[in-house]
Amino acid sequence: MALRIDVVSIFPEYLDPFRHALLGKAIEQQILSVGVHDLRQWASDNHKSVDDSPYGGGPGMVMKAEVWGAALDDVAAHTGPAADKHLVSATPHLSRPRHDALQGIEQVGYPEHSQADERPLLLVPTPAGTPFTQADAQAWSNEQHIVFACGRYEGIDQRVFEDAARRYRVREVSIGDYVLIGGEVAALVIAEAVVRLIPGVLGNRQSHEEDSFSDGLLEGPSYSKPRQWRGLAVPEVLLSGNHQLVAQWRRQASLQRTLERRPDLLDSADLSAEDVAFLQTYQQQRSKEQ
Ligand code: 6GU
Repeated sequence: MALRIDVVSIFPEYLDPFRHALLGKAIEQQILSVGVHDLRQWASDNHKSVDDSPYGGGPGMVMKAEVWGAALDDVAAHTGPAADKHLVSATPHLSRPRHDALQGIEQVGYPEHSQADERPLLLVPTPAGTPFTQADAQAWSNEQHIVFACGRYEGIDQRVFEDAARRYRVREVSIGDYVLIGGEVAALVIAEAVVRLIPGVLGNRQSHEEDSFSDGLLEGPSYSKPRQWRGLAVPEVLLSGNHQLVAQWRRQASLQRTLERRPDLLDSADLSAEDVAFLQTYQQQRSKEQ
């Protein structure tokens, strides 16, 4: 069961990275299919205008309801200018079958989303949205049809999303507390986070089970050969061959990094009594040193 992603934007060429690397490979393996649509195809006036001045005044322009409404109708139904559009991979790879890729991978969706609701998911990237998280990426990797509505300027007429809720499940999402010029790059960010979690896209399933955020903690540092490089040594324990000690060191490095960089994550992380004890000792040491 492949994922279909449609993206509507006034800068379709901005979405070209979809054709490269992992996303391109997923397209080639037919795990993913992508349609990128130029919003102006749905503009009806002679100037192909897609925006107008805001009611109530103020700076900037608002993207027009009529244009977006027509575009989202067609994209949901695969009709009109949205019919039969497919990006092809920029770099054809040999599609090697992976016997291990699909084994033992659990499908996790949102429990509140019943199987009967077949409306596609409409994602609207906006700094005013709810924060996009790894849990969203995990849930959305089980979707069949995701549509991104990429706005520019000061946003899209809000009635577009009220109306779209009749044919889509609508989510306005933000990728962080900063402002981008438009939603295109955010759509790429979200798509990449989602697609890499589809079984068969990443080679090694452990490699995403151990990701930062998968267990609510940041991932610690990693090292490879040579043992010594520019006077810097690899931590001795990693060369010991003692798997239990290595696992303990990695856990502690992960706890330590999370405490230093993202202490907010520790409130909701799943910590053992041993983890809590380690963090206490580490914090005491740190406060003595200061
Ligand atoms: Cl999702 N879109 C835009 N336009 N700006 C953003 C964003 C999204 N997330 C943070 N800033």
